[in-house]
Amino acid sequence: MSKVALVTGITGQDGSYLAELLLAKGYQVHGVMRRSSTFTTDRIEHLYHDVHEPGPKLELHYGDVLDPLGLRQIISDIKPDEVYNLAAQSHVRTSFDTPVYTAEVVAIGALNLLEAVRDFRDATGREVRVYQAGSSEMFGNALELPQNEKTPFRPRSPYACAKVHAFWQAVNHREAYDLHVCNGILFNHESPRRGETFVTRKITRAAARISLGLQSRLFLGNLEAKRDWGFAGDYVEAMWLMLQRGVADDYVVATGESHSVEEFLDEAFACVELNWRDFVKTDAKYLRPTEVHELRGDAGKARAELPWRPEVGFKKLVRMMVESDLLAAKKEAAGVEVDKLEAIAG
Ligand code: NAP
Ligand code: G4F
Repeated sequence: MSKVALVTGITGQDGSYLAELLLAKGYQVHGVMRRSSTFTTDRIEHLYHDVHEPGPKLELHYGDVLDPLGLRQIISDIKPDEVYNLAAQSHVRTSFDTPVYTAEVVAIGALNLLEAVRDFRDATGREVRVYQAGSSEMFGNALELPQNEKTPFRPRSPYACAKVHAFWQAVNHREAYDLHVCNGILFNHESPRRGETFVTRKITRAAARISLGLQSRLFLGNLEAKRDWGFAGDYVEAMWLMLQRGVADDYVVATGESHSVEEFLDEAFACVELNWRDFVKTDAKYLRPTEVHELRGDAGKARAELPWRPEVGFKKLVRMMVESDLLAAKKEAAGVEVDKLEAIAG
């Protein structure tokens, strides 16, 4: 019998890599997706199988972590062995504009899911293991560098405060109800599937488009902030490894290296042989009321116990993202040419 996994946030960056990993391991994968007026399944389109063919499958269910009854129905229908809670309003800057909504999705959403799993486990006696997507943003204005599992949380945004809430709800479900819940404390992880408004993808997409004449400027906020950037494909493996251990625990997942936004710009624009200083302008609207200046993780515990280590380093990650955005920009440029021809013909 193949294992059954439920993934919330399956249409997001991590959800798509995690679904790939679980399907490759023979899992039956179920994803929760929100109803939207437009398609949101671009990142997982390649994972659909013909329902008539045998083998591991991906099934999608409409739902929302703010709808506890819907979550309970999905869980009782599919009877998962593992649940991965990746759903979130995950943009830190946006959380300052939508603090209550962010807290509802990130904190109460996680609690809704934990309670649904607990009730299912109690009603059926089936063990369900839960992964809760924690974030290095929880360290915020941290007093120590690098940060590890013992570093106190000092969150600096509505998003980070909500993640801290979800973290402790997960710990409390483990201690109070003996639920098998792991918190991953993941540092920034990126990929060609990263949302276009996070700084890395914003930069690699702009470098590619500028090099093809599709864009002339790039507006950014704080260029001095430093982050520990890894590859999302490596990080979802750590999520899975956490749930394979007999004992539930919390783990930092990071590369151990931090780079500034400026260094990311250097590397990305070097890939297209341009100098970013000729194109980048600052716009105060991308600054945060409270900034997290530097995050760098110590993943020693994950390395020793899971065991896990990242495969993709900083330079390889940046190049991978720029190359993917160059392909997309070339397609866009070709489309622009067709549009121009149609306009002339029309
Ligand atoms: P992402 O690309 O922004 O994906 C977020 C996912 O959550 C999307 O599928 C989104 O659906 C879904 N979602 C949002 N609100 C929801 C709701 N109310 N109910 C159900 N689903 C909802 O984020 P990501 O980068 O994959 O990150 C995955 C998780 O890890 C998030 O919890 C994030 O906070 C956390 N995290 C990320 C990083 C990182 O560097 N990437 C680091 C640490 C922690 P739509 O497609 O409909 O918007
Ligand atoms: O790419 P960012 O928006 O990522 P941030 O805030 O670190 O959050 C990401 O990583 C967290 C893990 O630590 C996740 F929990 C969270 O869900 C998300 O995935 O910003 C990175 C840095 C910040 O210091 C920001 O101020 O880049 C700086 N930055 C400078 N200009 C910018 C911009 N960030 C964005 N998004 N857009 C800019 O124009």
